[in-house]
Amino acid sequence: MPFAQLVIGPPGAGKSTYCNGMHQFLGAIGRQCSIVNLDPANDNMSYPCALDVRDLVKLEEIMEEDKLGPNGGVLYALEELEHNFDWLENGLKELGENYILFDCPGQVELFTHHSSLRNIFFKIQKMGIRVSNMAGKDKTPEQELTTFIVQQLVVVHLVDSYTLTLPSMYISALLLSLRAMLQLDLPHLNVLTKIDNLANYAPLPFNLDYYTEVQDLSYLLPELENESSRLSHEKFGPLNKTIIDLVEEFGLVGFETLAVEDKKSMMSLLRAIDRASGYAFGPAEGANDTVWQVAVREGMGTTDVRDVQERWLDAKDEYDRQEEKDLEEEVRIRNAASQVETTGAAGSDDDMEDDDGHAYDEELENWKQNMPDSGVRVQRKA
Ligand SMILES: Nc1nc2c(ncn2[C@@H]2O[C@H](COP(=O)(O)OP(=O)(O)O)[C@@H](O)[C@H]2O)c(=O)[nH]1
Ligand SMILES: [Mg+2]
Repeated sequence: MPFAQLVIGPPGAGKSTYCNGMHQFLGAIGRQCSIVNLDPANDNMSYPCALDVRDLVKLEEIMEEDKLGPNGGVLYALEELEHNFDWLENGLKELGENYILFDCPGQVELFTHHSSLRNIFFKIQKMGIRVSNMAGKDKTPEQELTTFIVQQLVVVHLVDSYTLTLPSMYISALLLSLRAMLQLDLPHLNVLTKIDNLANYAPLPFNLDYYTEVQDLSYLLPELENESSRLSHEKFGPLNKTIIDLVEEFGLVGFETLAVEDKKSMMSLLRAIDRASGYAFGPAEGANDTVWQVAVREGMGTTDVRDVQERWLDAKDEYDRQEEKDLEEEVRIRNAASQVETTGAAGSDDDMEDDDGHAYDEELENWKQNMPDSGVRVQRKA
């Protein structure tokens, strides 16, 4: 397990859905991946779980036995896990060198001030792996030199993009993200999830890049005051200003975006995560590449937030229609290819198709041309 993502975020932010989606995406690009569930309340998993903390502790049993509520129960369960780290360590060793996704619990206390989750992450990081420099050679153990590689962990902190719809929620998301970054002290990416849902809410007063790049927060002050009569009270003015100054002084928080069902969005996020973890493409990704493997490796997946704005807010319906058309076209090409294959008439255009009769080069070319790269810079509305 040389590389892993620690997926955190408040309940409902989309952690388990993301783990499922990322597991499928990594599988599609040929990266061996396993999911480890660290959420003792997660009793309905939609993904194949390689190691489940519920085999060690179950939230409902703790609540029953120790007369705790759901929040206290999760904290207690994580303390149990910390004190029984051997169980996790042995389980992780079984997973060999797979890329790991940790689906973490959502109680914010765990990544704002409670120490167990942080201690568990540090222990995982220290586990590392030993790599022999003499594999396969006839040497005694004394002669054998080993290099210790520290585990490369990246915290992926998911926040529902619904928080953008109210200035006070956005500020609290900034504070939460900042606190998690300081508390966990690991390479860290904050991600606004469900970006495909944003168009369903009232229009935002600023463009998406304002929120993802955490631009001049003083613009938010009047918006905050307009939000509710309580926030416009004279006492709140200086408090709001102080909080905003605090976030700006650290200058640490920024956001990636994610629509979990959109491959381009997943690819763009994976590239950001790979940059943060220093992931080097291994031999598992090489021969028989699919279009998505090529695209991830060649860096074609980097998406600008202004393109995300155009795709999911400004021209969502047009893009949805176009994608539907592209999909129909892809299905048509696949069907035509498989028909050619079954009638044995294949071979007229070998270099355009792989063994499955799939027109990868053509698909790659189409895809490159359809990459959202309009060059239009959307102006801030307010
Ligand atoms: N529209 C949309 N819904 C999502 C996305 N990601 C997650 N969801 C939904 O958000 C809800 C909560 O997701 P879940 O993964 O259970 O959140 P968790 O509590 O953080 O593990 C589910 O109903 C998901 O279907 C997304 O990218 N787009
Ligand atoms: Mg979950």
